[in-house]
Amino acid sequence: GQIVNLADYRPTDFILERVDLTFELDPTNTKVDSRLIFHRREGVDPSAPLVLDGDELTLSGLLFDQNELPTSQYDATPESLIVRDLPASEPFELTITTYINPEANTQLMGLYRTNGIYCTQCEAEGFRRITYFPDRPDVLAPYTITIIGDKAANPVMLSNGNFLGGAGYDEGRAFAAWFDPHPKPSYLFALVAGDLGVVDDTFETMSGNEVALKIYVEHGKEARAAYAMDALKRSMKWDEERFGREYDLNIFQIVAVSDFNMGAMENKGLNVFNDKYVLADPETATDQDYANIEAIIAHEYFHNWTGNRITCRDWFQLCLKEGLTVYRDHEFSADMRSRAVKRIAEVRHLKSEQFPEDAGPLAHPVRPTKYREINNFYTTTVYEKGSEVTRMIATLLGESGFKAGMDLYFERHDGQAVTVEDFVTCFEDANHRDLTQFSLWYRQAGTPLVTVSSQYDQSSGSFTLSLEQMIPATPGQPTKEPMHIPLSFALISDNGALATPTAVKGGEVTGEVLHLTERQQNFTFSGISPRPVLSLNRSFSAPVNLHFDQTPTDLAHIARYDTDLFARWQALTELAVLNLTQGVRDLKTGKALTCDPAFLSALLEAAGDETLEPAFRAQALTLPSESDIARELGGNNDPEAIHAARQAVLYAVAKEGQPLFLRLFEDMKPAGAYSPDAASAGKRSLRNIALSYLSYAEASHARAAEAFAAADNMTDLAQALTVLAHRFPDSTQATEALETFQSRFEGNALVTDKWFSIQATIPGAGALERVKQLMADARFVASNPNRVRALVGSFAFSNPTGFNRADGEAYRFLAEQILAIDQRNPQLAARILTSMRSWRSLEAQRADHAHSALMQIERATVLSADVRDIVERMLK
Ligand code: HT7
Ligand code: ZN
Repeated sequence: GQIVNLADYRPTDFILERVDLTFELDPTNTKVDSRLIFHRREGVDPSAPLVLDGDELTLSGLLFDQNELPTSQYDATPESLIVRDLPASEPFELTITTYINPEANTQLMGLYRTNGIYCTQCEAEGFRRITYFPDRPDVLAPYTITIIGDKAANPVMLSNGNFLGGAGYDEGRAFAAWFDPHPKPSYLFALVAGDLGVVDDTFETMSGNEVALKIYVEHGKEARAAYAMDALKRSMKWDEERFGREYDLNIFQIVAVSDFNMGAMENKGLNVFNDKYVLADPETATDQDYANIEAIIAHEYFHNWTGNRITCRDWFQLCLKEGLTVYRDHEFSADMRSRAVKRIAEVRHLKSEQFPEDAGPLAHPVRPTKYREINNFYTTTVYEKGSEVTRMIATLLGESGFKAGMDLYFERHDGQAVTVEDFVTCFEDANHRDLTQFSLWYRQAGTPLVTVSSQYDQSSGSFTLSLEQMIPATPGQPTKEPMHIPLSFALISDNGALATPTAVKGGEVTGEVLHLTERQQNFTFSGISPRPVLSLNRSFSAPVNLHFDQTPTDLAHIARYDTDLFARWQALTELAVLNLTQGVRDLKTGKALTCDPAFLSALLEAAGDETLEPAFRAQALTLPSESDIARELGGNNDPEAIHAARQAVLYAVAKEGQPLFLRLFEDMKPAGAYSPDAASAGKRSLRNIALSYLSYAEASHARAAEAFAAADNMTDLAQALTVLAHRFPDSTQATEALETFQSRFEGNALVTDKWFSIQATIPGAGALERVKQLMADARFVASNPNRVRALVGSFAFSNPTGFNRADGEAYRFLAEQILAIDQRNPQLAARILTSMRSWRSLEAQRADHAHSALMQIERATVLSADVRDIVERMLK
């Protein structure tokens, strides 16, 4: 792959007016006729040729205004079609014919087949695998689509927009026609055809239009789409109420397919989903599955305005639609569930995924300036850090200022392909604010480190806060400018009340937010007595690392009194981190691990506090993960020691809290039939974490085995199975439960994925053999991305001791797997390879093995652009 630079952006020479596509479906030889109407852009050199993109295409026909074009007037290769001697200004029509083979398309980009269903995935550059086209997001046109196919095999034939009509065609064949009046880029095109079941509903928009809602699934799975439909209707309503956004076609369709590279895709009026994020019932889906379905249905629906109506000028602007849409889906889930608990989950995810990316060789700005393979930029930095940047704009401008900016954005840019600058300008214009310094968040990679110290002067009643920011060097960015960091804070008195200063000096403070804008800044608050405890970065107002040597006593004070629940969780987590990292150091130096009693009592107090919601208490009890601890330690990491220290802390908490855990296990069973609502899910999560602690305190599998036998829903069943398999892998109870589980759900691939990933994440060096054996299981289908992610992905991403075994065997195994996956599906291979992104922070021997495995990949004779890009950046 060539390097693409943001600075090289130029508009196209030709403007596309209309697109008219006809597909004659055939599993191995689908004919695509594409009629395109173009005209030359004003001012463009009249001799400039038209250059269209292709990918593995063969041209089999080319007409200019319905006449055959002499071969001297064009050049066709698999990657491009170049047409010369075109009119200087009048519109002209090109008809391009290609034949493609959906059955042979294992990359799952372009038109492919999944379980007998025709399906497309065009973002980012998949449309060029269907026909020659100006395949870039700033080329917008209305599309008319005609699909012709075998009638019996394709009772369902779908595309974007509104249905025009359909009927029998000739013997055994039928056609369907669709028209999408909203000009769109090619990446939002979709076609689905095959024999599918459908769930129907309707939605009345705020101005009274009735929209037909349809979710297509495999026959027999219709009942499992009910929750997705409910989530869709709630999303549509919420977008009207919160953002004033109404749906704009007379039909909205979702199709669930079993082979898909990512979670879902927001094609205009025809979203295509990984079936994992549509199908759910209590027997087969966990509470987490339900929450994911709700969030992803909302996310794709919200793209209708943030992504589709207003799209990206080029792929460097990806965060314009993704960061903003993640922010919107986060807000939606916060409104549907508990805001504080949702925020905790978001921050956990951000810190465990985005922070490591930002601290490693794959670090890049939220708005990158160059790429070799765009598929590798659908990252947690673009999505989740992009969302945090949007959240900070909302924090800076306040609710009404943010709304004014969003309203202006929708009004000013509807129907356009725009940039991050256009977006930010709307907030500046609507609020008369200068966001120049703030915009560095889009351009500078790396997680800022804010070093904090404080001083209290009793005699003058003044509290001084010294803040210093440092943004670490990242690939291509050795030095950084100071950023505008909005830090939400509170000064908590000894009785728990919040202190209000009479005056502030040294910088801007608006309401509860302090604005750090210089490299070093001192804020002095007066009228404060007695000494307050500082709670900083409440609700995680800025995605930064804090270096603040707060005493355990102060942390426990925040954990007990802060009015921001998120901050209470954050303080407990800080306390846990202190104990866990000290535990690792003690183990390394042969000392016995002891837990600080202040930590244990703060934790158990929160867990037992009945005024707090159960979901929050469960989050409090969920200790930082092994990779979180590794990140906190910062380097020379030994995953075995980290695991051992964490186990020891879990054991200490379990022993100290045994009576509480017994009580929670008894009390937290929701009454009545299973319901996926947030309150019931919170009770289950508290009960299940109590079960997990009891397995330590009682040192027995008995209770988990009983819970497994008694479970009447997948959440409880999978949790009990995880405790058995992870804590007592060699017990007959674990073996039997794994067998029972798999035979009970035989034939349900999504449940089989849980079975694969529970086993792939059993700690210890034995995991590799287990994974190898499972790969030989008939249920493991190497061509299905969900299976590969569940088994190989879970092992590499979520089994620190198993994957990082000291002899390096698992790295070599992963290298072989990456090379094998890469032959079929480069995107999937590249993504799984990113599991090694933190290899440099391992201790020397492991880092050495990891390095050799990466070299083994880099030296392979055939390597996709996707994997080459990742491996080379990781080795740089
Ligand atoms: N916008 C969608 C991204 C996506 C995608 C990208 C590359 C290859 C396959 C893909 N499937 C979906 C999903 C989203 O963020 O909503
Ligand atoms: Zn998205």
